[in-house]
Amino acid sequence: MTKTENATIVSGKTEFFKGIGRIIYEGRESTNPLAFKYYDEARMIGEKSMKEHLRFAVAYWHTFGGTGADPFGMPTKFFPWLTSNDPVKQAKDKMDAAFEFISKMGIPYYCFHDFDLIQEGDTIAETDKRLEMITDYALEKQQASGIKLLWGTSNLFSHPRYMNGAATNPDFDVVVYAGSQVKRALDITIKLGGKHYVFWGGREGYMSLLNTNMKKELDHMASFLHMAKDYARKNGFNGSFFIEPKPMEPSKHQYDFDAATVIGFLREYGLMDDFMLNIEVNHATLAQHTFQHELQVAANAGQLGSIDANRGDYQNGWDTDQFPVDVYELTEAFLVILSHGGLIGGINFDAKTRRNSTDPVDIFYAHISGMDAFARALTAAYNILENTEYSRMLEERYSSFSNGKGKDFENGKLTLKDMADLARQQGEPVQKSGQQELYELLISRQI
Ligand code: XLS
Ligand code: NI
Ligand code: NI
Repeated sequence: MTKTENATIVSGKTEFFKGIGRIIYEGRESTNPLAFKYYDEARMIGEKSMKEHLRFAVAYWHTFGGTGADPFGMPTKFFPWLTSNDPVKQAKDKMDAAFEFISKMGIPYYCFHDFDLIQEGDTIAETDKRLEMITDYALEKQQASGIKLLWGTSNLFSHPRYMNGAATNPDFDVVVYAGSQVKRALDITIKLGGKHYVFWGGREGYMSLLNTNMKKELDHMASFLHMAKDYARKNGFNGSFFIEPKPMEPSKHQYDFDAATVIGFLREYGLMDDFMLNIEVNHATLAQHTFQHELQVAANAGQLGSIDANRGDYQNGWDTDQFPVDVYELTEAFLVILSHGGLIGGINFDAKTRRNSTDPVDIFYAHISGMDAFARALTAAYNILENTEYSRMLEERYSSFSNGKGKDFENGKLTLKDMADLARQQGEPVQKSGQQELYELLISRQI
């Protein structure tokens, strides 16, 4: 990395990640931890480059705002871009650090909540002013770096006013406030050319049914989403809206429990055309599902949108948001994704380094490791689909429905009486192995 190359990356006054240049692909044999071994952005996997298949995004909140504070302890990460007490200066420093990091990583996208960009002001007017200023700054940075906004969203869960929910709050005054916030978040997403917009219902749910009218709250959530969608469409937004399911935390019962629940909700309230799903790995596991199960449920309904990449912990039952490392699990996920034509959105690292990973360089290791894991999974899944018996085996397993009476059954042409007659003619079915281990072997061989 020469001085001039770095100068184009470090657009702010300060270089926050000193001594680290552009992270490049060095191949499998490299021992440099600050290099990609598998993620080779230009490499073609079928018709598309790795970069295009994966469309990685950095999550502004965890990566630049996460301080390591937890319910038991104070912040552990004293990042230089968070030190100013002036909210405007702090927001600009944070953005300089963000664009420096994202550029050095060669990641094409980022994602934010409104108040990741800058602290909320004391009045709506002050907040408007702050967000106007910082998004002007973001626009300059985006244009200079080529980095794009994958999606924007609104933080409707941190402020005390939302303790009983935002769109599902029992008090109309709070719902109104949430509406004004989403309008502004949509405005800035559109201003920054955001491809999509996410709704994660942080406190859209309840703690106790005793004080909750669930039906009313769900109706309100639907009206709210319709309003948001109508407003955005009228103002030229043509991306997708994504709902991000999560079963619990912070509410005990979250309305967007899992993919199946969300799809049922979207269908019931006529939102299927505009809303798709943003599936997060750790949320899937909290709902007692695998990640690939949730992807498949979304794909079945034609609603497979985007991914929040992370992983949970096998022993702890909460949203630990660790960086993904499990190539086997990700390969299973990519079998689903590739079989359904890829993602509309991309892969946002909704993940944080551990509380005791306190060096700025740890953020690099985390993303490099996650991107390499995804690159391996993409390649393995592609090879499994293209160069192994996998697809044929799966098709073969259902071949008894391809013609004859099986086909008639699929087409709804048989009655239950027909089934009884057929069973009598055929007798006991011949036993057929499910061959799970053979399928597993196809994956182990590719990774
Ligand atoms: C929290 C969610 C959140 C959303 C964006 O668990 O994952 O980070 O992705 O609001
Ligand atoms: Ni998320
Ligand atoms: Ni999460």
